[in-house]
Amino acid sequence: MSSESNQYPAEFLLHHARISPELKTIAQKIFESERLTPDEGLLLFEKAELPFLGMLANYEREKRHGDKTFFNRNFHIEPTNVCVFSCAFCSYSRVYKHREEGWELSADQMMEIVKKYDDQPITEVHIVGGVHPRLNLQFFCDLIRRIKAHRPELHVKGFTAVELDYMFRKAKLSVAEGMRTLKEAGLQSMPGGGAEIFHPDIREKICADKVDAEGWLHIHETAHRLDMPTNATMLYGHIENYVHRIDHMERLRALQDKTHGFNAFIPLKFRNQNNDMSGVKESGIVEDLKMYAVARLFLDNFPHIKAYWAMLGRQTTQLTLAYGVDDVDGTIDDTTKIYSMAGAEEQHPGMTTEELVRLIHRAGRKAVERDTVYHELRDYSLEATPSDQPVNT
Ligand code: V47
Ligand code: SF4
Repeated sequence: MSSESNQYPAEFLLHHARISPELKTIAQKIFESERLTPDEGLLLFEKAELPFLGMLANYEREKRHGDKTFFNRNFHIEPTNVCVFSCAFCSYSRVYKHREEGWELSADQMMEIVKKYDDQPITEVHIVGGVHPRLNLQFFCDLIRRIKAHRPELHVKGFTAVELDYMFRKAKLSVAEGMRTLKEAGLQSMPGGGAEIFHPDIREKICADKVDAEGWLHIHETAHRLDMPTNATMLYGHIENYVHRIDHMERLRALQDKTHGFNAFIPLKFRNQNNDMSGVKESGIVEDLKMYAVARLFLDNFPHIKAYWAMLGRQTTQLTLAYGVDDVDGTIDDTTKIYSMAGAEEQHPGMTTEELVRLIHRAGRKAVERDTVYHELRDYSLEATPSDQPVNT
C-alpha cells in the first residue's frame, strides 16, 4: 500500500455490478469529500459488504495519512477502581463498601509509578480510574502539580468526563471553573472514556447513574474552548443497534464542527467477562472491522481513528489498519487493568517500541511515533529493519 494509491479504484467501485445505486452514491460522495448523512451512515452499516467498506475507508485513511500509523510511548496510572457508579458493562470497579477488594493509590504511590519511567523516553502519562467518593479535585490537582514538577515535559492526559463531572459537583464548581483549575495545575488533555452510548434508551440500561450525553459533551466542549484537546470513545457491540451508533457519532461530529478540539475517535469493543452483561455476546471480527470503517467514513472532521490494541488484541489491530485506522495508542507497559479484567486477549498489555513498530510494519504500514497531540517524533519506516527478525510475528 502507498499514499499514491489515492487514485485507486474509484471507478472499480462505481461500476461494480453488485454494488447498489445508493451505495455507489455514497462512494461518489466519499471520493468528492462530501459529508455523509446519518441515513447514509446507517445504510453503510446495514447494507455495505465488508470489502466495499474496507476499500472506501482505506481510501479515506490513505488520503489523510498515507501509510502512516501513529503510536506513542505512554503509561497509565489508575488511581483507584473504587467507584460510586455501577455501569453494567464494567468488570473493573468495586463499590465503596467493598473497597477492600479493590485498590486506592496514595499520591506517593502514584509518584513512585511516575519515577519508574525516569530514564525512559516516555512522552505521556494517562490517568484514569473509578470515581472514588473521597478523592477530590484538590487531591488530583496536587498530584498533577507533583508530576509536572518532577518531569515537566511529560504530557499529562487525564480523567474521563464522568470523573470530572463528579469532582466538579463535589467541589461546587461550574465545569468551566473546574476545567480551568485543572488546566492551571498542569492537565493538558483528556481521554475519551465515559461516552459509552449517548442515546438515552441505551444509556439508561447500561450506565443510568453517571453523567448523561449532554453533560459529557459539555465537559469536552469546555475543555476544547480552553485549548485542551480531547478524544472521544464509543462502547459498541452489546445491546445497542446501528441507529444508536450513528446517533452517537452524529453528536460528536456536531460538536467537532463547533470546536475542532477532538483528536481521535476510539471505538471500544465491549468485552463480556466478569460483569453484569456477561450474557451479551461479543461482536465478531467482521462487525469490528465494519465499525472502524464506518467511523472513518462518517466522522469526516475527526483527524484520527484509533484502535486501542490492548483491548482489541494485536492481530485484529493489524487488520483495522486496512479499515480506516491510523493510530494504535501506545506502549502502555502493563499499566492498565480495565480490559484485562473484562476478558481482553491482552492480560498484561504492554509492548516494547520495537514490538509495536514491528506490528505496524508487518501490516504493511509505516510506524510513526507521535506525542499526545500528534507532533511526529520519529518515522521508523526510514530506519533499517533488522533482518534477523522471525517472519511469523
Ligand atoms: O469509559 C469499561 C470502557 C473506557 C468495558 O482517549 C469497557 O486515548 C469494553 O476510554 N468492555 C475507559 N470497554 C478507557 C478509555 C480509553 C482507553 C484508551 C485510550 C483512550 C484515549 C481512552 O473503557 C470506559 C468504558 O467505555 N470499558 N468496561 C468493557 N467491559
Ligand atoms: Fe465506574 Fe467507570 Fe466502571 Fe462506570 S465504567 S462503574 S464509571 S469505573
